[in-house]
Amino acid sequence: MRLRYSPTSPFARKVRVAAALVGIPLELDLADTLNPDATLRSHNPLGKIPILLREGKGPLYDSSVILAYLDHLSGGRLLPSDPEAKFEEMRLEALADGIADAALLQVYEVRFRPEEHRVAKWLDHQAGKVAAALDALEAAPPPADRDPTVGDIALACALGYLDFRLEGRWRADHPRLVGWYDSFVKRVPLFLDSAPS
Ligand SMILES: N[C@@H](CCC(=O)N[C@@H](CS)C(=O)NCC(=O)O)C(=O)O
Repeated sequence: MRLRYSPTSPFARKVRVAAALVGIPLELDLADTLNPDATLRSHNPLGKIPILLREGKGPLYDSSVILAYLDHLSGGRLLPSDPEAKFEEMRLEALADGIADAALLQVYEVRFRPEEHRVAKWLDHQAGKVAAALDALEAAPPPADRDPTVGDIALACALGYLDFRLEGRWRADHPRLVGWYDSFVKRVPLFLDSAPS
């Protein structure tokens, strides 16, 4: 299977980490999300990555759908089978993806708008979402002693993205979450193979 991706995307990283964890090889195929003529839009009209291209079957996106597919292929190694536990993992994944989304919107605001047109209120609005989500996770971090789930993978990728793009400022006020992240890196050493650079 082929993954349309970029090396800095936290969402593509989720897929790379999950696939590596369950031993599913992926061919990586760099995508240019800014090129309107690129083949990307024929796979996903939204022009977003990651997209999973499968032999003889339709493309899959977004990252949470791809992780659910990898869970299916691996015989359920990424999501619990108990429905309540499963929805709890999916909620954690949504919260972590929301952190990455809000961080990405801050990055785009700075990248695509000249400084004099940047909207501080919008940047603060997105930063507030990241802060609130981090505070909620600091109050109740996920268990650190279990096989990694889709929620764990998404959270590690979101925190890695904050390190990469927002200078790791989250670390100062979230010691329990830092501990959780460190334990994730120990549990899943292959996580570092996909670190953005
Ligand atoms: N909810 C999506 C988010 C994907 C996303 O925002 N990807 C970014 C790269 S990190 C992208 O493709 N941006 C290009 C665009 O928005 O046009 C997922 O989980 O896959």
